[in-house]
Amino acid sequence: MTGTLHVEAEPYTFEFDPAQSALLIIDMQRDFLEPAGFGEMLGNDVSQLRRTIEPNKRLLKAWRDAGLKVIHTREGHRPDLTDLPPAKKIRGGGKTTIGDPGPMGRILVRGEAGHDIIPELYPLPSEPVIDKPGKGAFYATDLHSILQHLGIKKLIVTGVTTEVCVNTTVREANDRGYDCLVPEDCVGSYFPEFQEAGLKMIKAQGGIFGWVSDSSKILAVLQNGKEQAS
Ligand code: C5J
Repeated sequence: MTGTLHVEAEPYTFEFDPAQSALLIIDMQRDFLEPAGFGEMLGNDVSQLRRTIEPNKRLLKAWRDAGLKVIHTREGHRPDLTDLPPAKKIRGGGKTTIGDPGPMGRILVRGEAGHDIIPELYPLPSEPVIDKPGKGAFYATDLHSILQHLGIKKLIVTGVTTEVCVNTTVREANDRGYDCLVPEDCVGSYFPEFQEAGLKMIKAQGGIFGWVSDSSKILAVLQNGKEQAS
């Protein structure tokens, strides 16, 4: 699929060439989304995140069917925790913190069941998975190099959580010269008020960090692009 596609978005139309765009799915990990995971153990309502699974599935399928680039991220740390800042380890003062045994293995440790991506959105072997120690997907990772090598200029950013890892990544991407579109039904927060504010912050002031739309609008332009190409 080639040529510029136009998605209805806020604060104005988002234009992208699919060949120079990637779907970046942030931290759709079992510990954040699954009942009985670490997120729920902390008292969070995982249904607020689980509502994003179906829209993400539909967008991922359409994106894959169109032969476009998909990149996944996971937040987590080395098993020896040498990349875990001491400040992050003790943040929150909880009894159980990163690296401790949790409901699905050691919490946010690479290789543990809870750290992995939910089966519904599991990466294909051809799709890069970025293991990130921070909230932003660019900090201490090779994401920027990968995007540069692939000639990617625009990102469709989905995943969890809206106000933390999605927002941080969109800001990091914006500072590196990428345009980001965030479909609001494909991003989730445990807190409805942060969902709303997190999206408002992205599109405020003429799109200070990016654009906000809905996956149905992206699916419609992908379908149109397919029909025009055939
Ligand atoms: C993410 C978090 N993925 N909220 N992490 O947003 O700690």
